[in-house]
Amino acid sequence: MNEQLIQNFKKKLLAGKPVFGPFMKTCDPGFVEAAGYAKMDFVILDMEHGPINIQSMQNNIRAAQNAEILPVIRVADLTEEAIGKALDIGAAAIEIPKISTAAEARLAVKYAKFSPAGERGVCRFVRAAHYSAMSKETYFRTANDTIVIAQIEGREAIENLNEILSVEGIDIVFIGPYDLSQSLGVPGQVHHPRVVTEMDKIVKAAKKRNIVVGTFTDSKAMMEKWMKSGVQYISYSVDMGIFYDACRKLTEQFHQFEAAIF
Ligand code: 3PY
Ligand code: MG
Repeated sequence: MNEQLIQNFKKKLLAGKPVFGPFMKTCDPGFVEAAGYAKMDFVILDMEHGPINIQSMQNNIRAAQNAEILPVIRVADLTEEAIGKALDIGAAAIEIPKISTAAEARLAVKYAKFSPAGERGVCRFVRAAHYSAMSKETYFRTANDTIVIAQIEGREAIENLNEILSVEGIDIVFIGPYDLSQSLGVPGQVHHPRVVTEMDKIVKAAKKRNIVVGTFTDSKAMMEKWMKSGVQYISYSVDMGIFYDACRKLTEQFHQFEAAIF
């Protein structure tokens, strides 16, 4: 299910290539499939800000795997329950918001990995283990290939950046520009020089250590800027925002036609 998706994803990142996908708030697996058929690389299924419950999320994961797109779950918070359940239902990657210290980053790895890398709670009767149809050997051999993404999005995280970056088991650091802008006193101003300067510093520090960097973009200019800076894990907008933009553009066209005809 996930093994091939994870291998392909890691191969692209290792080759220095960017990967691309949206955040998704949807509770409807059809939208997840559509992102896969559009050949995006990943979806970030959002349990921090989305309304979805774990049962519907399991169906979103099925849809992602069906349409061959890597399912990332952004968990609500740094807890053993949130991370364990996301992985048990079949997330190929977990993204944890608001990692501020190395101790928190270590905790994320502890909850996400089986021994010896961590202490993830064990149950092989879950979807990720094919409800026990997968051999124990295969499950424990492959489960730790799942990807751990730490969101860096506050002043405290910046102060502890080098310690966070040195935590073993963090595959990607993801800069949350919106929370970061708030933490730097300019809420929502993701292009503010103060925000951009700190983001640049994080990108450089992570790249120096060969750690893949990601960020959120919600304009094409922003996407281009961060891709040029070497950010590889590029999330672009949110399903609801993409739908809203499409609706707004269509409405504008409709009113242009209306003005020309009537
Ligand atoms: C942020 O910008 O704070 C995020 O978490 C991603 O949108
Ligand atoms: Mg955030």
